[in-house]
Amino acid sequence: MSPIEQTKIRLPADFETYGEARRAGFLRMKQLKEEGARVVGMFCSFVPTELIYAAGALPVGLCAFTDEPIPAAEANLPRNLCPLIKASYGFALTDTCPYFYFSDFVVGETTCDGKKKMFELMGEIKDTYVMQLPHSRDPAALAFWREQVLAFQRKLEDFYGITITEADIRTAIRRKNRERDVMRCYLELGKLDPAPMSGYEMGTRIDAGSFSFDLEQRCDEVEERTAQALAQWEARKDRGPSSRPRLLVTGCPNAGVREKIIKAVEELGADVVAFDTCNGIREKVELVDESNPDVYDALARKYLNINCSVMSPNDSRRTYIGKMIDEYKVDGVIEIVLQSCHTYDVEAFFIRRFVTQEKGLPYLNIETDYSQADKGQINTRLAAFLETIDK
Ligand code: BJ8
Repeated sequence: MSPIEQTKIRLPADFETYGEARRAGFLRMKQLKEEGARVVGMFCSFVPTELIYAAGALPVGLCAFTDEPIPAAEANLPRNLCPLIKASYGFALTDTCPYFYFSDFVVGETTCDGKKKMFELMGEIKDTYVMQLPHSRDPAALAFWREQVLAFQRKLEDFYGITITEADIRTAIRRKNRERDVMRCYLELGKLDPAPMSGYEMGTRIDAGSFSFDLEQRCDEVEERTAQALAQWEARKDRGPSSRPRLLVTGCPNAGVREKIIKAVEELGADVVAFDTCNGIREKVELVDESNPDVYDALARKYLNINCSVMSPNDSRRTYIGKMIDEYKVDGVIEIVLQSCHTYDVEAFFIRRFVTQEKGLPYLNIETDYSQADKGQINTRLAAFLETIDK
């Protein structure tokens, strides 16, 4: 790609940055708590949120994406730990995250070693319930995980003094499946050429939506934006495909580094069109099977299939990336690895080999944290990467 064409990302008038949406959500959450809402704080994609909804509670994600609370966290945690873990714990320790404060209790799962050990420290600050996530997908692991799903239901019932019925769970499954469908349709806009919106907007809107707390309203808003973007695209599609390189972003959660990587590469002239990430399509591709007569088996199967690198082996991630590369007509892949994230860092060996050798595309691996110290260096690497793309 040459010469590099620098642009400013155009954003719709109603666009809220992640920070703005997070702050606006504080007031909504305070009001909901005053009205008696039940709130369960959670880490991360493997938690069967359907059970939280079935308990009449609101799930709120507690994975943190800013470096402000990290120095405080480093008083108790090692410095060479993933920034997401340190920031999440730092918020709890300094009592500076209203979502943690308003959570009745916290639920996490044994994903990576850093997170699961951090939960032991977090448990000294607030009731932290940990689901034991197996790291394989064989029948024994599935049976064990099904038991963990049931145990989490009992935790919710005991904590709130309620009974969760199968009908409650089935209703929650339908609501969450609708949300997955709506988000998937929105993310699949990236298959269109030219890209109907920036990857920066696409990812931000998904993450920011988690602070609206009304599941149906969130779905309606995303559906509306999808329809609007589609109509705008239809009106200008005769201009033909774009000459801008189309990129797939994979790896660790990227909300904490979105400005310095995703926004930066789009301002350098590329379009991020596909996300194999937790705020992308990873959790949305597979629905909970509504026809399964065993509701716990249905939940256990769905969540065990999430292709996070904490699973071993995790070949399905490569299969899915390959499919996305074809369907989204991707020209290059950027993998984001948060500092000290061993599972993504090691799995990057397979992703790089798959992308470069089997798909014949350029691949860039960026290891980073939430600081701004490497912003200039990342920008230089992104610009050099775009030069290697033949488009
Ligand atoms: S389902 S990707 S959100 S674990 S915390 S593994 S970055 S060292 S966040 Fe993740 Fe759940 Fe998987 Fe998604 Fe690495 Fe950091 Fe661990 Fe992390």
